[in-house]
Amino acid sequence: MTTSPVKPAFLSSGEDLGVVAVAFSGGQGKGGVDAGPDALIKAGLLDDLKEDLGYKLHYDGLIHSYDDLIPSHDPPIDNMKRPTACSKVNARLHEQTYEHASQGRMVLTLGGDHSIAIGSISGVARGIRERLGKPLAVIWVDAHADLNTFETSPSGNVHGMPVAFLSGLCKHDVFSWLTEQCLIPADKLVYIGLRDVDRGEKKLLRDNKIKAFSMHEVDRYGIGKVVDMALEYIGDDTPIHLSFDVDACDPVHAPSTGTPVRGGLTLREGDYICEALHQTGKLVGMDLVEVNPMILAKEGGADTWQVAETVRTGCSLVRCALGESLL
Ligand SMILES: [Mn+2]
Repeated sequence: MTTSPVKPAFLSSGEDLGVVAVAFSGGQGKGGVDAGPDALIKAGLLDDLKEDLGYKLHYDGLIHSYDDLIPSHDPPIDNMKRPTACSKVNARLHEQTYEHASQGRMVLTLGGDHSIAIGSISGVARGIRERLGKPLAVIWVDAHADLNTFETSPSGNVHGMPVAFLSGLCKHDVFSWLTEQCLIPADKLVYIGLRDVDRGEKKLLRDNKIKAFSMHEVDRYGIGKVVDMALEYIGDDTPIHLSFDVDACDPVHAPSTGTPVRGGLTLREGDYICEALHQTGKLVGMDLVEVNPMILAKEGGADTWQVAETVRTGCSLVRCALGESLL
């Protein structure tokens, strides 16, 4: 039995939790984000979920680096860097999250860079479609929109493109395994926390009328109202996946990440989003990504307070989404 009184609307039981740890950094150029899951687990995250929150974990005990899938030579295709690694790792991860979701479990994916959401979310979406005949909604909490297509991306890094592929706004043979069942309808997608959006992404957001609450809306309405509006927009009868990029939080709370942006969510605002989504009973999946314990290594090793603080923030967000409450 979990400690949470919330009854899940779209899961077989409230206590079965599928966990996939993904040590992948190929969606961007900086080393170290592949060490994120290990840092989160070493900080006691999975023990907390099991012992404090009462989950029954379905976890293979592995931190997957998918070495067998990563080619030694992986030249860019149409501006996408490391396309083969990104596609193959995500296709494998898709099968892993699909397996959990099709059994009616909540699915937690620990990254890794945000490109892994292509696999994690598509697997959950397919599992939900098959089991319930419903689309999956996604709440994407991030400083960035990650909505570039391979044509609009300034960097060519796939971690800036997952939403474009997942929403079907962008298609490419590299990700030909993403079938219709895997996709998130654009009107079931909501952003919270945006503050660094590329020009091409702004156009995609506008042209496709994608719902986005930037930090401006968080300032204006407060996080409580923003989450209420996000949930109202998604509608009552839809399972929700939370994709949380730790860089949504202000660098004060999550400095050890690849692309920090000032002016972000406070720790409490981040935790609040997770708590409030848990309370809906509609959460069926979560990603926690972009914790990079090595990013500040130059400035004093991997054991700086910045790393510890970022890991602590990541653990707190996950626990809140899985039912930890203040009272
Ligand atoms: Mn992101």
